[in-house]
Amino acid sequence: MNQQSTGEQILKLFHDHAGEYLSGERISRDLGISRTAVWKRIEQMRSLGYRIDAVPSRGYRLASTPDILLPEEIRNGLDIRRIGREIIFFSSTDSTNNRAHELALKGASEGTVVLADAQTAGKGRLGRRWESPPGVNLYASVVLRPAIPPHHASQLTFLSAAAVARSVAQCSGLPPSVKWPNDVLLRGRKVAGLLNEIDAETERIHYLILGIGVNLNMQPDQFPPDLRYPATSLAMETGNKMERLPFVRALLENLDRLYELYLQRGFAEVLPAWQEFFEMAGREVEVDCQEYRLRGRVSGLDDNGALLLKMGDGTERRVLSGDVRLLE
Ligand code: BT5
Repeated sequence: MNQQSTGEQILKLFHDHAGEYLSGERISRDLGISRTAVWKRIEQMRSLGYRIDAVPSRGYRLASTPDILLPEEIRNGLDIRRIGREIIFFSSTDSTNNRAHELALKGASEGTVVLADAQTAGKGRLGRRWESPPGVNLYASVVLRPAIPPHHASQLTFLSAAAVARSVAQCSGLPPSVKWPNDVLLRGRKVAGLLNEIDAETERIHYLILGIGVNLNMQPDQFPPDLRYPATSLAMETGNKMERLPFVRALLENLDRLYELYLQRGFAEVLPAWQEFFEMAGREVEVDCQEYRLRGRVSGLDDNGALLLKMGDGTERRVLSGDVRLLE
């Protein structure tokens, strides 16, 4: 932790003096550490992929930054009020949602973001697995503490799906769609999944974790063979590598904007941001609700985001959760 913060401090110095050489003496003075310690940190940063030029009479200069998700890189100039005030990065962890739970229980403030380069036990919904190889994707969990009752928690799923869809559109230039309630698709294939978890009592939420997985640079051979639904990545769809840093910055800013809107004006203002990407209205679908299946035509959403289905007999059913499959 300490090491990372010294590394972060050096990075901040480089950012504050972009393109300039900084002498080892200057860095050691500013950070209050020895010249040897500076040299060791510079070597560590190089091993992470930073290119740092060293000229004996002038010092060190940051020449290029690798595509890794270090908090200092993400926070540099980030335009947010809450989401991303605190960012914690793991090169590998079982699940960022698990880390976020632990931090929330210890009192982590609202807007704390946990990121990982890789997950060894990434979680999908209902005990499913989320494939999370290193170096290619985004795995993030955000701690929120909204003063809402537990039955409103699903509203935040729509909020995070809208934020992900906006970020995908901005960064790929392609038009994403959302699948009710929590997937983001590109050309009909799943590019992102959301897993929101809450800690609550009957009347109120203690905290909520928004878990977000986005396939940025994953390649076809990295997907599990038994996918429930066709999947893709931004790189597979655009044909170009997607830098992770600009994507995560766009995502945090979009989440932050929508969350401010939610807190100030309520869910009714946020739902339209999600509906912009919703292409299932009027389509014939099958919904797998675990114990039973429903087949009907999507007639819309209610104020809380429940799916409204027009059944064959003309009645309307309200579905709170389930897996939707398009039939036409
Ligand atoms: C989801 O579940 O879509 C929720 C995924 C949430 C992942 C994030 S990553 C950060 C945070 N930390 C976590 O531990 N989780 C969250 P579900 O709708 O149940 O979809 C899971 C199914 O998608 C699996 O059973 C596979 O069939 C398929 N799948 C697995 N990995 C995938 C991937 N990387 N991309 C697309 N589909 C995948």
